[in-house]
Amino acid sequence: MKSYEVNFDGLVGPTHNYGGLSYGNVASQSNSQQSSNPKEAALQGLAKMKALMDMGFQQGVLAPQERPDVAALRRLGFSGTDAQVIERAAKEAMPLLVASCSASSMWVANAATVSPSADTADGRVHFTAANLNCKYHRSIEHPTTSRVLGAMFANQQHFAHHAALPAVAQFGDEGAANHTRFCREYGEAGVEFFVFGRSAFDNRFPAPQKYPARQTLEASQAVARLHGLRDEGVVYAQQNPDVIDQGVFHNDVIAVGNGEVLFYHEDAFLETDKMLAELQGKLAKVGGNFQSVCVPRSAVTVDDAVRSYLFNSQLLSRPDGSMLLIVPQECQANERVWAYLQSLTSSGGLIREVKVFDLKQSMQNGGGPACLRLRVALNETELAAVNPGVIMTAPLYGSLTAWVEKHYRDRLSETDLTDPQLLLECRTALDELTQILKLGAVYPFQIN
Ligand code: SUG
Repeated sequence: MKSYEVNFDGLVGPTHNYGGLSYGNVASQSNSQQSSNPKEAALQGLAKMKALMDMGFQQGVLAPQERPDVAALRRLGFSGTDAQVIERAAKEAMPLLVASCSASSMWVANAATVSPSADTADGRVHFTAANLNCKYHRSIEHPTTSRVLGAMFANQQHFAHHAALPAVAQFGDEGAANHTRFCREYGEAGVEFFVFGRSAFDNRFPAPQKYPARQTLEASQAVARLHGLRDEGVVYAQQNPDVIDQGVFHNDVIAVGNGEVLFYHEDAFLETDKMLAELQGKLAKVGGNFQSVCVPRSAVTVDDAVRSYLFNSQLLSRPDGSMLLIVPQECQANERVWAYLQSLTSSGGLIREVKVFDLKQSMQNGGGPACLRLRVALNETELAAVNPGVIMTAPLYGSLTAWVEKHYRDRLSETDLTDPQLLLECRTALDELTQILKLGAVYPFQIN
């Protein structure tokens, strides 16, 4: 049976703004308070989805969330009408209003961890929504994420959904941003690679000194258990704490894998040789031939990687078995990174082509091409069981573009977030979106 890697991209929400909310994420911190352009952000994301679809890849779309999250503000003690809640939060606790307005659900690599059916004990595709509890503005995403994923992958015969892990730092879980899967074919059993930043219960693992390590070993292990993965099909590795302290807040900022290939920076991991040997050995047991491409620090520094998002690229398999790398334009702007990419594609290796995309609006908050997509490996039968409303087609691209043009502002600054009209605009837009994507009622304003 045919199988595919389907990329579900997060649609940027109407409140996309630069709130400076993510300590440890260099771009988020350095662009704090700049005004944003939500319309441009959404159109840039849609252009990437359309381009991948046109290249013949399976592409889907994941809906944004209701923001400002008035219900979250109510849980923090703000009361009255929705407009009064916003007004009071603006007056008394602006940082909380900013957090409740974040469009951060666009980075759907953090929405969930997904295990394909070929890896799981019950033969279903498993999803665990990420609790994202390192940052308040992200910790409020998972209830709606679960509802949206449930509406997209609604068939219980093929899809199993798990609630987010307990909402404490010891089970900090950032979803697929710290998870990669290696396999020969997407429909065959593979090796799931979980990368953690620290251990919550075992102090033998070093932790970063400056910035938080968002993913714990214990969270990764819990996800592997929930999904029914075999020990032989799992490898755990620790991210190098020094690179977290240099702004590598997720592993997908310093490594990306696809098929049998891991593309990574020399400084990405601890105990790299042991990890590579384990990946090689376990993949061989399921018939795969593990390959790695290490980018040396002499060619690209960690700082170059963080600024250019070289590794936050999408590594895609083409029908002839070669691979294509989708990179943000910041890679082209960095001389060393661009020179490295030229040498990589001309070296005769598996990665033959690089395609550049303008994702500046998202990049300025630390979200590159890979952050914007959630990969779901599906066989033909499972793909047919996905809600067809969320699969990208030329007409859907047309409808979503028109929808963005109609509802989105082209400028948003911090003071605009205090405008209660923004909530109404967002709800009107999302109500229409759930009809376009055939999701049913998934947002708090639709179900309460
Ligand atoms: O969690 N930025 C996101 C970026 C997530 C990128 N995702 C992956 N690497 N997979 C984060 O730090 C910034 C929001 C702000 O500052 O307004 C933010 O949440």
